[in-house]
Amino acid sequence: MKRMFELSPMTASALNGGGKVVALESTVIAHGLPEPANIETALACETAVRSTGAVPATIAILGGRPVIGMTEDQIREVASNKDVAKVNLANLGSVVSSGSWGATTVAASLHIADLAGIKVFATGGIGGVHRGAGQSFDISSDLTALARYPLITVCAGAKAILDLAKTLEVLETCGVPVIGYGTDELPAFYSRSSGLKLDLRADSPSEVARIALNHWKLGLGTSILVVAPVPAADEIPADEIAGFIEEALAAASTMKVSGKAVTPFLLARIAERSAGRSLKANISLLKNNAKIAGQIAVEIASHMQPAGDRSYNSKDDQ
Ligand code: PSU
Ligand code: MN
Repeated sequence: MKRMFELSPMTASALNGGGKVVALESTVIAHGLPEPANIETALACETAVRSTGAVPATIAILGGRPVIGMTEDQIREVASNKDVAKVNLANLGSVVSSGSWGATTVAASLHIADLAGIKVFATGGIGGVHRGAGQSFDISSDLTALARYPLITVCAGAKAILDLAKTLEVLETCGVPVIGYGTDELPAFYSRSSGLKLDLRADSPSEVARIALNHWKLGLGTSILVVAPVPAADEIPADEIAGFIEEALAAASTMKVSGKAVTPFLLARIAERSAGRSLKANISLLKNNAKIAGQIAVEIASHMQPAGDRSYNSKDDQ
């Protein structure tokens, strides 16, 4: 059967050479950030990954074909084309069938990255349990994907528009370890602190790698979620951002925004009301996460067998 995805030559050679690859998503480019910040940030995240010695592989669906490792021109196209679907696990097959364009969420990016054997992925904030989920049942398929695919996912926590405590509960139910990166609490995306304590903490890429490798060697097949706080200079303290979030949630409810449109609507509204401060924090944390993911990918690759067999434990076990 013909392979269902396309690997860029750089990604393919990095995977064959031991796997120093960081997968990056594209929904944040097409639906999460305004132009031209989206293009600049996507390219800056790739640069941040390269600065660590790892290879960035941004993922999207181009004319029905999942591509891992987009060119700069392809990134520009996804960033500026208004006709790009937001792709999660439920519509990936249909977007491929119709030959259309799609930006991949955390969920779809994890799935496609796993098809290629990539072990590390970076994003801004994962999707999770929406506030009021008791009524709406709106829970992101990002959580399903984290429960299903064995990658290290680096993020700044779940997006602050969500119910963070419930999101943490579901992650635990799914068996996804949540590791504070240099912190003892769950970061809240725009803010460094949420008040929610974490059981697990790591202060270096090698500590993350050790936990991940043991997790997978034990046969546990989920993602490892590494949560890194937004850099201090760009954070918006929780009590300052809370008002903007409440206002955006109220507007979404009045305007009856639902389904996949909820997250992009809220992010855009908060950026507008905070006079761009939330945008600055979002860009800063995306670059920070990409860099940490690169450092972790370099560490993980040092434990893997080059070429062919990319099983995580083969080198250590010989
Ligand atoms: N993080 C950001 N901006 C975003 C997203 C994450 O900083 O736009 C995207 C991610 O692609 C994530 C998606 O997977 O939002 C979640 O959407 P939903 O809640 O509809 O599942
Ligand atoms: Mn949703």
